[in-house]
This record gives sequence, C-alpha cells and structure tokens, in this order.
Amino acid sequence: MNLDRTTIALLAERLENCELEARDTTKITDDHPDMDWEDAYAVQDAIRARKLARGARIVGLKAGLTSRAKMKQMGVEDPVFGFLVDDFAVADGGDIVTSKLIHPKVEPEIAFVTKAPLKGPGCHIAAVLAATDFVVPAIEIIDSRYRDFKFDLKSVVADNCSSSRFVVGGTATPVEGLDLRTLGVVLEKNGQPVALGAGAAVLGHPAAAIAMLANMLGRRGEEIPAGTLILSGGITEAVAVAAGDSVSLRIQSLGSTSVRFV
Ligand code: 0L1
Ligand code: MG
Repeated sequence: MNLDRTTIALLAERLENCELEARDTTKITDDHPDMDWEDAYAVQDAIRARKLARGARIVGLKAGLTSRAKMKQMGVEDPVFGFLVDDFAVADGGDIVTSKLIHPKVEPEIAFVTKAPLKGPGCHIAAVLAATDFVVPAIEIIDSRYRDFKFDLKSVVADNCSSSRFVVGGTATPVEGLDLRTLGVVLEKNGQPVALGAGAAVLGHPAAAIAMLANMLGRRGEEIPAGTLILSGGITEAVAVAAGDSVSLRIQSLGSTSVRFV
C-alpha cells in the first residue's frame, strides 16, 4: 500500500459525502497518482465501514465493467467489484428521486442469488451454477461520483464502482435448463428500446463474472456466502436517465422489472 490510514479515511469521507450530497468531485488519483489496488479497495472498504457504522446492512455484491460494451464505453480493460447496501435497494416498479443522484445511468443485468458459499481460488462457471439458487432480472443505477463519469480503474474501485441504486424483479428462476448466454435482453426507456443484448455479453457467460468475483475475494481470504445477491454486470452500455424517465428491462425466460425517475 502507498497511502496511509488517515489518507484512506479522508478519501472515503470525501467520496461518500459526494454520494450522500449528490455532488461530483475530481478523480482521486489526480491527487494520489501513486495509489495502488490495495489502497483503492481499502478506500472502498472504509466507505463500507462508514455505512455499517450508521446502521446500513450489506445486501449484496456487484461486478462491474464485465462486458466489452461497458469496457469500451469507459475506456478500461478489467472488471471491478463493489458492495450493495439496503439503502441502494428500490422496489420493483418503484420511484427514484433523481435530485438525490448526480448523473444516473441504468444498466441491464442478470442478478444471481447463491444457495451455497463460493470461494476462490479456482472458482469456475460450473461451480457458480451449482451454487446458484436462482437468477432474476436487475436494473443497476450507477452514479459515479467523478465529474462527467471520467475516471481510471483505481478511482472507480475506491468509489464503490459507482454503486447507487438497484432494482430486481421478474421471476426467481433456477438455472437448471437455462443457457444464460443466449437469453435476450431488452432495456426500454419511456417505452422505446434503447439497448439490446444477450447474456453472453458478460465475459462470455454471466456466471464467469461471479467466478471472477469469488476468485478475487479468495485472494483477500473472503468468500461469497450462501444467500448473497450478486449483480453480474451490465450487458450493454449504460444509458443516461433523467427525472421523468421510466425504465423497464425484459430478459427472456426471467421476466421483467422496472423503475421510474421522479
Ligand atoms: O456496474 C458497473 O459496470 C459500473 C462500474 C463502474 C464504472 C462505471 O461507472 O461505469
Ligand atoms: Mg453494473
């Protein structure tokens, strides 16, 4: 690590305050160009600790930048991982108060819920499928705290990978007999299709994103517990939204979910 504890704590405070007050900031590597991966995840961990200290509950995990479309959109090459707290959860068909966000975008995702723990190293697609209770359609609302969504990978990891809100819906569907790679995905904004894709856009198979997350956590001596909700990453580019927009996601065989920005 290159940053000391005080700097990590100050960066966590700066980024979380931006989240809570809906204002943006410059990317933190501008001030700390020597920040390494451990520092980046330490800032994310410190944000999580701040939320837990205020009574928030961890309700899931997320993989981000797992599709070529997203990597190309953001100009990066590697997936990243973050956490979800109860404050981020929105009811299916519910409203999101847009003024509480900075510059939200929506992403169509397949969410996994596990029924057995997953631990890397060596976790693979088959192990993920065996440990999956069911999958559901999910809309992730990302809201980078960085000005104009301009960042590098370490800055985005520190910012809990732009996590902001999420909604899940549809039918809780077991994966037996489903080919997640070929499930068609339609994201609509105000009744118009704005992004189309298929599960394979996420690392060739959405379960590969979950395996990658388990392997990454394994390197930190952690596992994905049974009963964890995990967003496997945007299947298409993220789509910008504004107050007044309604967004719905349909995934073949899994059903649909929707959210309104008010
Ligand atoms: O969920 C995501 O793919 C977001 C990862 C962070 C990068 C971004 O804000 O697009
Ligand atoms: Mg996402």
